Amino acid sequence: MAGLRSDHPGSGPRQVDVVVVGAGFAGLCALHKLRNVMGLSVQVFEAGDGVGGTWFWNRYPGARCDSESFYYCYSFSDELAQEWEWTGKYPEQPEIERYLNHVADRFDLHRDIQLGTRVSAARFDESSGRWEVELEAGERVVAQYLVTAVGCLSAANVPDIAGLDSFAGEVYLTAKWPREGVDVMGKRVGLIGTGSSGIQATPRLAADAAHLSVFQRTPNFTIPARHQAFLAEDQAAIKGNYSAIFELTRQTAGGFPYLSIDRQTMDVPVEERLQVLDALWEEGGFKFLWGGFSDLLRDPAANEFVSEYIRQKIRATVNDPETAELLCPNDHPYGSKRPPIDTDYYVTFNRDNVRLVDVRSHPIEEITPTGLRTDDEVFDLDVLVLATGFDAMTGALLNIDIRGVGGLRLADAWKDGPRTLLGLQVAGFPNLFTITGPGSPSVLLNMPVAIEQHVDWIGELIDHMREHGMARVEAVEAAQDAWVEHVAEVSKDSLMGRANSWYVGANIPGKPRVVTPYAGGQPLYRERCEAIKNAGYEGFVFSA
Ligand code: N01
Repeated sequence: MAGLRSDHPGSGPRQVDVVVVGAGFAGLCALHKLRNVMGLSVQVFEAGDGVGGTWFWNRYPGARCDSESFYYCYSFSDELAQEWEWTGKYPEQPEIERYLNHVADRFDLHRDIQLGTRVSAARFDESSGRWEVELEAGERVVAQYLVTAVGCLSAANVPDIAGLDSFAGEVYLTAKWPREGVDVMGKRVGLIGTGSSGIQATPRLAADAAHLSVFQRTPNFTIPARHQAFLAEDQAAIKGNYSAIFELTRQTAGGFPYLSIDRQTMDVPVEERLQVLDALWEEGGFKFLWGGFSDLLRDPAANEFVSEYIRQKIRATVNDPETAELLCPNDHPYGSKRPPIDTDYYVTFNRDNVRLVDVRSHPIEEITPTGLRTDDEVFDLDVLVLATGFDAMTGALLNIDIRGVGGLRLADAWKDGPRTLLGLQVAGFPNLFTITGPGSPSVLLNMPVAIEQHVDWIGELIDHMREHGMARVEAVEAAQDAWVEHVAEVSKDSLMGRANSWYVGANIPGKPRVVTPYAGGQPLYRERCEAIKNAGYEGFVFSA
C-alpha cells in the first residue's frame, strides 16, 4: 500500500523503503513515481518551509524561468498537462512555485513531505543493508534506498569578502530571498554578481532603488528573453499537441521540443549568417545558442563571429561607450558558460540611477559597516545583494555527510572531482541514487526532462531488484571509471571547458576543475542508460 510505513514508536528509528532528500522538481517527481505508481513507502525531507526547491528559494525580483513554460514542466500526467494553464512564455518564480504546489496537492504528495527539515548525514549500515538518515534536529530514519533530489544549483555561494559580517545595512542572497520580499524603494543598493541571477535582478532593482551599483567582475553574454503572455489560441495549440511536444523533448540534444539545425556557421555567407542571427535575436531565448548554427560550441571561429554579433548589440544598446565596452565579454566563448536570458538588462545601464562598477580592474577590498570599498573608491549602501552563484552539482550533496561502505565519506571519494556511473550511482555507496547527479546531462538539459528520465530509470531498477529478490545494488568501480573517462572525453569536443564557470567548478576556490555535466547530449546519454539496463544493468552489482 502506498505510504505504508513500518513505524514502531519507541522501538527504534522509523523505517521506510525510500528516503528522498529535497522536494523540488526532482523530489516531487520521485515521490509520485516511487509511492503513487510503485507502491513503496517514501519519506521526503525538505529544508525549505514549502515545496519547490530552486523555485522556493530563488524568489528575487525578476526571477523567471529561462526555459519556456509549456515544456519546463512534468510530462508524466496528461491530465496535469491539460489542466494547468501557463500564463506566458517564460513564467516568473511565483507561477512555477504555484505549479509545483498544485502538483503536490493534485498527487497527494504533501502527506509524505516533511518541510523545514534538513538532512545532515546518511550512513550505509552494512549489516542491515540500510541507510541511516540523520536529520539536523537529531532524529534518525532508516531506509532501504536513499534518493537525493537536492538540485544542481542549490548550495549558495557566499563570497569570502572581508568585512561582510560588519555591514550594518541589509544583506540578501538572491538564492535565499526572503519570502516576505524586500523593499528597496528609495534605497542605495549594491549588487555583486552578473550571472543569470544578477542579470535578471538588475532591471527590477534599478526600477525601485534610489541608486543601484552593479559590481561586475566578469561580463556575461545575455540574450533577450522576449517574454509574451499566452493567448487562448497559444494554449490551445500547445495542449492539442502535447504528446508530440513531450516526445520531442525526450529526443533532442538539450531536451527542448525543437529540432536543431545541422548548419555550420562559416559555411554560410556572411549576409545570410547575419540574417539568421537577427531573426534569432528578435525571437529571443536559448534558441540563439542552438537554433541557427550547430557548431557554436565546437568551432572557435564560428563562436567568435556570434560573440562579436552580441557585443555589437551591447554597443548599440548602451549609450555610454565606456560602460558598453565594460559589458562586452571577452574572456570566454559565448555559451561556454550557461548563457543567461534577460529582460531589459543592457538598457538598464542607460538609467541615471544605475552604475556599472568594474571590480575586475578595481577589486573589492572589503565590505564596511556603511557599504563597500574597492581599491580606488568607497560606495555607501543601504542594501547589499549577493548574486554570487552556487557550489554547483556537488555542493548540496557534499553538504550532507554521506558515508558508504567501510565508512567511506562521499567527500573523500570525490576529493579529486565527482565520480559516478551515469551520474546516478557511486561505487561504494549501495542503494544511493543521485537524481541529476554529476556526470549526467542534468544542467545541460531542460531540467524536468532530465529529472523524469532519471526517476524512471531508478524506478525500473528498483522494480528489477524486487522482481529478482535483490536488496542491494552498487556501481562497479571499473564501470564507474569508464563512465568518468567517457564524460571527460565527450567534453573535449566542447568549448565549455574554456570558461571559468560553475560547469567546471572554477567559481569555488579550491574545487577540482572538472567538466561536471555530461556534454554528450541527451540521445547518447539515454542510449547508454538503456543499453546498460538492457544488458541486465551491466556495470552494477546486485546482492540479495
Ligand atoms: O551564478 P553565476 P547565478 N566578487 O555563478 C560573481 C541558474 N539560474 O546565480 O564570473 C565579485 O552564474 C561572479 O563573477 P565571476 C543558471 O543555470 C537559472 O547567476 O566569477 N563577483 C558571477 O558574475 C545559472 O547559470 C535561472 O567573475 C563575484 C556571479 O557572481 C546558474 O543558476 C536564473 C564574487 C555568479 O554568477 C547560476 O547563476 C538564475 C566575488 N567575490 C540562475 N563571487 C533561470 O533559469 C562571485 N561573483 C531563471
